[in-house]
Order: sequence, then structure tokens, then C-alpha cells
Amino acid sequence: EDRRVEPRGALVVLEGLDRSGKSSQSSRLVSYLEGSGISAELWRFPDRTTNVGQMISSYLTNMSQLDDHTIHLLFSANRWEKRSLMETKLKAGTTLIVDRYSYSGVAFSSSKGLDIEWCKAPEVGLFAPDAVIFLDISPEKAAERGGYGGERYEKLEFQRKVAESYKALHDASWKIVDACQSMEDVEKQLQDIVLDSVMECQKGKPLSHLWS
Ligand code: FDM
Ligand code: MG
Repeated sequence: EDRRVEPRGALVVLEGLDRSGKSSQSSRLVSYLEGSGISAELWRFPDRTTNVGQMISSYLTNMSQLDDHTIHLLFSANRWEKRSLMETKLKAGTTLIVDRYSYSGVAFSSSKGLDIEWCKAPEVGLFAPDAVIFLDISPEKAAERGGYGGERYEKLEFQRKVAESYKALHDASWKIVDACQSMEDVEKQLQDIVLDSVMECQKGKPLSHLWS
């Protein structure tokens, strides 16, 4: 067995309902890490800049209609097309803070009634995150924050189903953070979680694959 220890960047995923604060907290985290001399990048899925991402964006903005299975596979393809770059960055020592990942893929699609195992299958072989942080907020509280942008899934009724799907999906390794605290309190907790993860990966924690 190969036991060489290679330092690498950490793969950290933020998950949660729409308006849970993922995007703000992700960018704050990246600034914090960079300010601490840790190489870091902000990633998000869907990555709407690719060809696949543009099809996804058009679906989310109701400019196009797609079968539920088809859009599910496009979301997955959008992660697969970034996999080799992800590997390169992690191995070069860059920590990736990722706003949504495979868990959104499974939670949102299974909320439409697709079988959960079917939803997980195309994610097998993608890199497993070193930490999954769940920004916990009730669908009602999230809706009160306003600013649902009118995209396809941004409706209270559907977000309630997504909340249930996340519950069915999460495991003991997830870090659940109360997203109703002040921005600063949430930020501090995230910083601690991410620093732990960065340290482990610097010590050579091996990269693993979904689902694990
Ligand atoms: N979403 C996101 C999915 O349905 N599947 C996925 O695999 C991913 C990554 O896309 F409603 C949904 C979640 C959200 C929408 O995400 C767009 P952002 O974070 O609002 O851009
Ligand atoms: Mg959104």
C-alpha cells in the first residue's frame, strides 16, 4: 500500500436551502483563507459558464423545459466536467470552497419524486468533500429573508420538500450550522470547521470518492 503523504487543498462544500446564506458565507470564507495565507478558490454548482451550465441556467430561469431525469443528469455532467480541474487544484494545494455540490443534486431531484438511489448513481466517482457544511434554516425563515429570485425551485412549497430530502440524505459527518445566527457568528463557526479540514489535508489526508 502506498503511504506517501502528499499535502493538498481541502474540498469543502456548503449546502442548504435557497437564502440560507451559502453564497455570502462562501465568499467570506475564501477572503478569510486568503487573508490567512491559505490558497483558496470559490467554486459553485451549477457552474453556469460552461455549455452544460448554460442549458441548466436556461432551465432554471424557465427559458426551457426538460424532463426531470434529463436535468438531473445535466447537473451531474456539470460536476463531471469540472472534476479534473478540481483534482489539479486540490493537488496543487488550493482549498476549494464549493457553493452546492452532489447533495443539492440529489436533494432537489429526489424532491420531485425521482428515486434517491437513481439520483446518487451518476455522482459515484466524483471527489468526496472533506467537509460538508449545512447551513440550517427553516423554509419559512428562508422565505422571510426575501429575495427569492423567481427561479424554478424558489418556491416555499418546493423548498419544504427539499428540506425533507436534505434530512434523508445527511449523515453524522455533516457539520450542521444554525443559519439564523448573526452573519458574524455563522462566519466564525465556518472558519473553525474549514481550518480543521485544511490542516487535515495539509497532513496528507487522502482524497476519497462519492459516495463515502
Ligand atoms: N440545483 C443545484 C439542483 O437542482 N441540482 C444540482 O445539482 C445543483 C448543484 O439549482 F435551486 C438547484 C438548486 C438551486 C438551483 O442553484 C440553482 P443556485 O445556488 O441558486 O445558483
Ligand atoms: Mg438560487
